[in-house]
Amino acid sequence: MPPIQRPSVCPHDCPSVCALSVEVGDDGRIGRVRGAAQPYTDGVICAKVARYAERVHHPERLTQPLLRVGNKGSDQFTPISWDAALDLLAERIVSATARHGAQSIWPYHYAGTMGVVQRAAIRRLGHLAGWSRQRETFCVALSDAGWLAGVGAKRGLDPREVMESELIVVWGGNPVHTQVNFMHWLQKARRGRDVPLVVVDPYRTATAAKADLHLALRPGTDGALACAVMHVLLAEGLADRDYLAKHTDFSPEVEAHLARRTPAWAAEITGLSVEQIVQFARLYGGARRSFLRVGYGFSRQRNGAAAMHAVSCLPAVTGAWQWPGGGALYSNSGLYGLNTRTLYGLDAVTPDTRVLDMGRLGAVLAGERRDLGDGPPVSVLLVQNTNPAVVAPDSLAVRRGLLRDDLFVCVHEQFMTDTARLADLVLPATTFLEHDDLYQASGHTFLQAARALIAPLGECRANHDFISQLAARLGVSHPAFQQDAWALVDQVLRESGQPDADSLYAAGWHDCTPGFARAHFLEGFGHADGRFRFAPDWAARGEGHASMPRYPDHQAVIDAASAERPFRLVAAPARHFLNSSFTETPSSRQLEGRPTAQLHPDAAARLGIADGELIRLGNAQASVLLYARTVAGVQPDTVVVESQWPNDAFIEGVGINALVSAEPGFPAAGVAYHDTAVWVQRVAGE
Ligand SMILES: Nc1nc2c(c(=O)[nH]1)N[C@H]1C(S)=C(S)[C@@H](COP(=O)(O)OP(=O)(O)OC[C@H]3O[C@@H](n4cnc5c(=O)[nH]c(N)nc54)[C@H](O)[C@@H]3O)O[C@H]1N2
Ligand SMILES: Nc1nc2c(c(=O)[nH]1)N[C@H]1C(S)=C(S)[C@@H](COP(=O)(O)OP(=O)(O)OC[C@H]3O[C@@H](n4cnc5c(=O)[nH]c(N)nc54)[C@H](O)[C@@H]3O)O[C@H]1N2
Ligand SMILES: [Mo]
Repeated sequence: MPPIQRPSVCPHDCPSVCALSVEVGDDGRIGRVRGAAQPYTDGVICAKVARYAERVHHPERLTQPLLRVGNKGSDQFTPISWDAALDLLAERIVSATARHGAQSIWPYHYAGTMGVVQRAAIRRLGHLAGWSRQRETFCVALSDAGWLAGVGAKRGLDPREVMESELIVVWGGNPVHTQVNFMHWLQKARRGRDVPLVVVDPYRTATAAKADLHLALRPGTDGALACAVMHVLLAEGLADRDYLAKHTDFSPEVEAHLARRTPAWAAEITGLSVEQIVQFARLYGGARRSFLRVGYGFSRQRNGAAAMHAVSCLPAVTGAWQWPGGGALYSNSGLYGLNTRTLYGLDAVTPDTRVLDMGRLGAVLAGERRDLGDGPPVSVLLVQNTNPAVVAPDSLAVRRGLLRDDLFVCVHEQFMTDTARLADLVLPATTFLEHDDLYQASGHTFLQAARALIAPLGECRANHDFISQLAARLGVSHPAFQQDAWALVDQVLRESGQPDADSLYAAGWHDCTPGFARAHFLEGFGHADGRFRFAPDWAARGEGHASMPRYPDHQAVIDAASAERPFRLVAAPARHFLNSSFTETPSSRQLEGRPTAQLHPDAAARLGIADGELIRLGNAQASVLLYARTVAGVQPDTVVVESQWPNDAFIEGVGINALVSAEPGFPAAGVAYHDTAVWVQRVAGE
């Protein structure tokens, strides 16, 4: 029998959250995965998910619980039963709680699956049991703070509107790698029409290579570029003064502030020429229907929130928001309005339970008081849905912490990741094809649900099931733990005023697009007075940030290049990996090749480095050995490493995040993955 096509939804942490059509054979294996006809996915998905069979049926999938038998980190494990594993974990949690209190348990979780129900269980159990809470700082802490400061709501244009745009600007994102569907729409919009594309990115990404204008600025200087663009718009009559008066808090003070931010001033900071800045400003000011697709990249700088705010001011200056295809899209995740009360067990949250910063894992495990407050050390770390030994900053500190003798580490995973390898107990997890869930998306407007299409591999258990069973062992009860995942999907949908689970599944998707006026904030931005904020109330979010769109020249928030460390490192996502997922998939590994640092040819020549040679990047934290590749289209003092390779893919077993500091950004904490000053050396004779 030919395989049948079944609907599903990609669960990975990507704005596109694609609707899928999956071939399922009667042998219980999946075949090819294709994009479904959902209006945004439009039949297009990335290559790595098309080959998902390789990942689900991978011979190295974890299929049974494993207990460490050798020394910590020695990678020696023996199979045990689920019952024994749950007993052991519960026993460790109970004894740590008795000795140090419930806050000595840290449920460490992130976004391996973005499914709402499978993500929520661990958080709910933590709230009910009084464990330490977690501040989620890997991804959007700084960008959210910057966007919300001006716009006030986490939503924006429907990406399909790009079809009506006259100009497209991709700022700090690389959609060819990180959300291929936006690229699909962008190219569709440009087919047969003269729609210029501008890309603002420190290196010539695959997206920048398609641009009419690529602004390869120095990392972390976007605030300066945005201010200078506004300067030109205001000075050359390209601002929409009526719009500014009606929809924003624009004032003579803001105008005076921007009058000092000239293109010459910004050229000095950004490394761009005055001509490039003016050219971009005129292009932007000349188009009414300008679509600004704001990525996450430029906010992974310590000044990222200020930069995001400054960039988000542009469509308010030109009034682009008024026109179809005009305005900006950062994220639409605020559209769905899901009621998270049941999901997260919010009724059980005690406000004085401490909140640990996930980006500070190494420091927390080392017992730093700055992180722990006067609370107990962490004694049990329950890791689910994330691979911090690779993805977290200061990864050598993370490794040291995970290896602490008096720490019990349990990891629930699909693969033996670098983190799992350092654990005491490893539990096998299902993939999205083996469990049910509900999905919202930051990059489009569709709510989607998916059901298991194949039986769980081996003894794999879904997050919701494992956590419900652990809750029972611990004597923690909540109605959500008594239900299966699909019943919970249904309950959440009903509590949120959305279609019920079966109807949603039967329809395939539900479009939550809010309509033109709301998507364009013509009914008001997300602040009480409905106005966009050029002068946000940062003080309400943290101390001492000046209330203006700016490049924050008033405080040293950037890991600046210096004589000892003359390069700035950008550790951007690789095309064929998704964070550290897919690094286990043979075809993705092969397509990515090996860990590589991209350098400007002049910089390489100055250091005597030839293409393909081994080089060392380093700073005060660590040094990393990898291969050099010379590329055009990058500032001579910028070096780019597409990540996130497992640590053991590097010759010395030390991955790129060993160089990234865990010092948070302002005002919301948040990891500055692309804000690292390094030295670069040729490795003679190696
Ligand atoms: N293939 C693939 N897809 C992914 C991911 C992946 O790892 N691989 N990760 C997923 C996740 S979790 C996320 S959050 C998204 C992230 O996707 P994006 O929104 O694309 O954000 P980043 O990947 O952080 O960075 C994107 C670009 O920002 C640039 N950049 C770095 N610093 C600066 C700066 O200071 N200014 C400017 N203007 N640009 C800068 C980088 O060079 C990079 O090209 O992608 C998701 N999709
Ligand atoms: N150098 C550098 N580092 C970065 C970034 C960068 O741009 N550069 N980006 C950062 C960003 S934006 C993010 S969001 C983080 C992402 O970091 P993570 O959220 O840790 O993402 P992944 O590395 O994909 O790890 C997710 C893990 O969850 C597992 N998993 C998937 N589905 C399930 C499931 O249903 N159940 C369980 N139990 N496990 C599952 C996968 O096998 C995988 O090992 O990385 C950050 N790290
Ligand atoms: Mo992310």
